Amino acid sequence: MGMKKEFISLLAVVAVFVAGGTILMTSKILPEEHAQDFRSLSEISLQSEIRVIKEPTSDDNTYIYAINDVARQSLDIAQADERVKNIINSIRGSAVTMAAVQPTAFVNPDGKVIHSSAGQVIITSNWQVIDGKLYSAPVTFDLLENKQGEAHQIIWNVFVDLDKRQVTDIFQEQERVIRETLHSNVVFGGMNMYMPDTVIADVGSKIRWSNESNLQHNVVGTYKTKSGSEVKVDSGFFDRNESWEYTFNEEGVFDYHCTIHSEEGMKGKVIVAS
Ligand SMILES: [Cu+2]
Repeated sequence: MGMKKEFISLLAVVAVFVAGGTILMTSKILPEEHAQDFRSLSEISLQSEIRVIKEPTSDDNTYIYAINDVARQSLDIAQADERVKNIINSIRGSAVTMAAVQPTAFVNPDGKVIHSSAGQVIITSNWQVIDGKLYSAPVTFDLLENKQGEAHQIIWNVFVDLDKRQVTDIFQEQERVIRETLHSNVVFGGMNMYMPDTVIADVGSKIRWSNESNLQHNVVGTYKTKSGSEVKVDSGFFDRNESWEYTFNEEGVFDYHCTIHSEEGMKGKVIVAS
């Protein structure tokens, strides 16, 4: 758990910058400009402590987190909104990620937390289809060989006014789809998704992550083995047409994500079985 927190903190810092850019493009105002008493970075410290609100379970594949306690308020406001409730109802059964990525909160030297009123929650629905059927229960790589895989993703950006405690705008992005012919021991990365997202591999398998998109991605996570070790794995970033390999020599589970696209649910799992 300690290790996981470390990864999430890194992701939080990245998410702050990604989301900050989004707000900047949308409103042309940096969230920091709303904050009172904002002077310079030398006088304040950035507060980005991830709050995990819900972990995925076998019954409900929903992951909810906030980058800090202020951003967490955005989640409560968003989840009370009728339009957001309709979105959540419409994506039930898919892998849902709700990430409260704004506002950034700062702590000034006297300990006072300052932030803007502009909150943002990113809701992402991810689902995969293999040979025309919804892929929800993981199977072995052997069963996926030469089958047609599709990974789908829809993202909603929900903007929240923390002072008025209401949703101000919801922007739905165009659905993203990647299609690939699947191969044994290959995970495709593209359009902020991994495919297959969850898969069973034999002990001793060397698995290759292949980047098919124009963006950089990485594979970061913890390989928990049957013998009780927790191996921290970090591929580093790799570009389009590059790949990265890792050999799994023991039964266990490898949960991983891409640190820059985690708020869009770019995550995966390899179950290593004999
Ligand atoms: Cu990525």
